[in-house]
Amino acid sequence: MNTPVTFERRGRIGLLRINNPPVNALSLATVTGLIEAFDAFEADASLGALLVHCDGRTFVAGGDISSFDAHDFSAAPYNTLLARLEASARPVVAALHGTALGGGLELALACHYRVAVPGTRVGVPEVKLGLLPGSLGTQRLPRLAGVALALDMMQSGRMLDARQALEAGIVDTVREGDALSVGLAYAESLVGDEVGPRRASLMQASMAGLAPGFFDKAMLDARKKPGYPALEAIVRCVQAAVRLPFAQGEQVEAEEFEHLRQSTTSRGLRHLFFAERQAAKIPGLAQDVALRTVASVGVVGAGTMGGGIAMSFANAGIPVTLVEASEEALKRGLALVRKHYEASAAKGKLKPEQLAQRMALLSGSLDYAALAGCDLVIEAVFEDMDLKAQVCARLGAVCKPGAIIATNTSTLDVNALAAATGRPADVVGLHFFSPAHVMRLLEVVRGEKTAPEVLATVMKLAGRLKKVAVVSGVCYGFIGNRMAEAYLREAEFLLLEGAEPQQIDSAAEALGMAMGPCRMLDMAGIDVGAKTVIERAKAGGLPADPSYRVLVRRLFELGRLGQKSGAGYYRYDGRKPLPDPELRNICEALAAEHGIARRSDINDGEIVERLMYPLVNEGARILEEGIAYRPGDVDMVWVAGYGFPDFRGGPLFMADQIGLETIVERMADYGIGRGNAFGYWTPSELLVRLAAEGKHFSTWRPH
Ligand code: T1G
Ligand code: NAD
Repeated sequence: MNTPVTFERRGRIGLLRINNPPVNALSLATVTGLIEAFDAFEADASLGALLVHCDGRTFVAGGDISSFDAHDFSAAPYNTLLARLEASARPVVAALHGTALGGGLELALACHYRVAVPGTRVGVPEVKLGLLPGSLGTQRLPRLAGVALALDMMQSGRMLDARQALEAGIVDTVREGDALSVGLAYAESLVGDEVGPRRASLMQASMAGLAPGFFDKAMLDARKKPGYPALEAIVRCVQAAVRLPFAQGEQVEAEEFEHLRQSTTSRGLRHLFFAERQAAKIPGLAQDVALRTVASVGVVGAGTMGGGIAMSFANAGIPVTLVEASEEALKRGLALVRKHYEASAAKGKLKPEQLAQRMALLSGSLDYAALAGCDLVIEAVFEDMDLKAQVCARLGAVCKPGAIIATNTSTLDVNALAAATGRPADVVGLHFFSPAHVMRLLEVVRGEKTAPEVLATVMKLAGRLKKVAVVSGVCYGFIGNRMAEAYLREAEFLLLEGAEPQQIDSAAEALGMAMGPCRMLDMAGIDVGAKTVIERAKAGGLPADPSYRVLVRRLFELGRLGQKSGAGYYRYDGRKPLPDPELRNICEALAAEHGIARRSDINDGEIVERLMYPLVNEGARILEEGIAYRPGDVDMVWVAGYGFPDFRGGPLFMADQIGLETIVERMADYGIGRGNAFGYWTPSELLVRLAAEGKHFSTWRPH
C-alpha cells in the first residue's frame, strides 16, 4: 500500500510529498503521514526550508469528506500540525496546482509562502457540504485576502483562478512549469535570500474600506436562507477573526464547525456529494467499455424541449441539426433559442461572440436526411405514442450505423420506441427536464436492449453537457415523474378537500421545495400535465379511481393551461400567481361530483406528510423493482430535477431522518382515515421491511 506522505531532502530543501489519489484528500493516514514528515523536517536542522507538494492531478482538494460521518472525527490533530507548520522558524512553502480546496487551501494558508502554476484554482467550498472551513481557514483567509473577499469565498464556495488568487494575496507568485520544480526553485530563492517565515495568524483582518454595519448586513443576508445555517456560522467566524485574538477565533471556528458537522443539513449535503458521483457508476458495466463518438447531434422537434436540448449541446461546442415538421415551427424554434441566448447576453452571462458561436452551431431542416451524418439523434416531438413510433422508425432508417437514437419521452414505453427503430441496441431514453438548457438532471433510460457502450457513451456525454445523469429502468414516468405522480395526486385531493393552492405551495416551499406543486404545474403547463394523464388513461394505466387527477383534466378542458394562458391553479398578473376564487368553485363542483368531503382543518403538517410520504413510498417501490440502482440516485433525481431541497439530502435521505417506522405508521393512519381502496396508502414491501428492522434507505443495498 503506498504511503500517502513521504519526506525527502532536495539539497537544502526538505520536500514533503503528498500522494493520495485521486484528489489527495486528507484521510486519517494522510494527516498522520503529514505529522511524521514534519517531525522529520524539524529533526533535520540542516535544511533551510520546507516545500509542501502534491503528486497527481491536484494539490489537496480538502478533508476526506467520507471521514466526517465518524462520530469520533476530530480536526484537532490536523489543526495542531498546521499551527506547527506556521510556527516553523524556517520558511515553509506550498506549491499549488489543480484545485487547492478546503483543508487543502488551509494547509497552504498555514505555510508562509504559496506559489502556483497557471491553471490552479483555490477555494473553500465547505459551505456546499453544509460546513465551514474547519482548519483555521475562517481565521487565516480574512487576514490574507481581506474580510470581504474571504467572506464571499466562504459563503459562495466559488473558486478563484491563479491570477485572482495572486491579486487577492492568497498566492505570492504564479509561474510556468510543473509545481514541483517551481516550488523547489522558489524555496531555494528564499533560503538564498535568507527570507524568514511570514505568518498569516500574526496579520490583522482589517475592516478598512468596508461599510459600517458590514457584518449586520452579512448576517441578515445569511438568515434569508434558513436551510443553510453554515452561512450564519461563517459570518460569526469572520467576525471573530476581526475582533478576537487568533486563538480565540480558532475556538469559535472549532465550535461552529463541530456543530455543523453533526447537523442533518451537512450530513444530507455530504450524502448528495457522493450520491452525485455514485450515480455516474453503472453496476455491471465494464469501466473500459469502448465509447462511441458524439461529435454531431440531431434533434427532432424544435419545441419547448427540442430547443433547450439543442442549446445544451451547442453550449458544449457540439453542432446540432434541428428537424421540424414545418418551416413555421422550425423558425419559431430557432427564434426561441436565439431569444434565450439574447436574454443571457443581456444579463452579461454570454458575450456577443459566444452568442454568435452558439447560433452558428445550430442549423435547421425539414428533411430527415439531414440527420444521416449525426452521431446521436434525439427525438422531442409531441408526447404521442403513434407519432413517436413513426419518427423512431424513420430515424432507424435514416441514421448511420453506429449512431445513437434517443427519445426525450416523459412517460412512454422506451422499449416499444426502441423496437420501432428496428435497431433497439442503439436506442436509449434521454429525459431532459424543462428548461433543458438550465436543469442539471438527465434521466438516462436503459432499454432492455440498449447496448452497454451506448449507455456508457451517454453517461460520459452528460458530463460534457454539465448534467447529472441518473440511470432509470423502463417504467411509467421513470424515477422522477413516477414519484411526482403520487405527489401531484395528493396535491389534487388536498385541493378537492378544501386546501388552497397557496397553502399547499407555501407548505411545500417551507419544507424547502423550490416551488410548490401547483405553481410547478402552472409553469410547466397544465396541458402537458393533463396530456400525460390522458395518454395514460388511453393505455389503461390509471388506477380504477374515477376521481384520480380529475382536477388537472378539468382545468385543461376549461382552457386553464397555467401561466401561459393566464390561469391554472392560480390566475396570473404577468408571472405573478394570485389566488383565484374560480378555482375553489371548480374544486367544490368536482368534490361534489366525486363525493369528496370538504374540510376546513387541513394544516401544513398534513399537507407535507401527504405530499412526501407517498412520494417516498414510490421511491421505495422503484428501488425494490430495480428501476433505480441506489437510494442516492433517487435523491439526486429529485434534487437536480424537481427542486427538492438539497439541505434535506433528497426524499429518501429525509425519510431516514424522519424514521421509516413513523412513515409506515402515518401512512397506515391516512389509509384508515381516508380509506385505501386504491392502495394509495399501502406501503411498499421494502419500506415495511426496513421499518420493521429499524433500518434505513442509506444502508439498503440491492440483492
Ligand atoms: N473527500 C473524499 N473524496 C473526495 C473528495 C474529498 N474531499 N473530493 C473528491 N473525492 C473523490 C470523489 O468522490 C471521486 O471519487 C473522486 O474523488 C474524484 O472526484 C477541514 C472540512 C476536487 C473539484 O469540498 O469539488 O476540507 O467517485 O469525480 O470532477 O476545512 O471532487 O472516483 O470514487 O469530483 O475532477 C472541502 C470536493 C472538503 C472539494 C475534482 N473540499 N471535491 O472534481 O472529480 S471539506 C471539497 C470536489 C474540508 C476542512 C473541511 C471535486 C474536485 P470516485 P470528482 P472532479
Ligand atoms: P412541444 O409541443 O413544445 O414541441 C414538440 C415539437 O415537435 C413541435 O414543435 C412540433 O412541431 C414538433 N413535431 C411534431 N411532429 C413532428 C415530426 N413528425 N417531425 C418533426 N417535428 C415534429 O413539446 P415539448 O414540451 O417540447 O415536448 C416534447 C417531448 O418532450 C415530449 O415527449 C414531452 O413529453 C417531453 N418532455 C417535455 C417536458 C416539458 O416540461 N415540456 C419535459 C421533459 C420531457
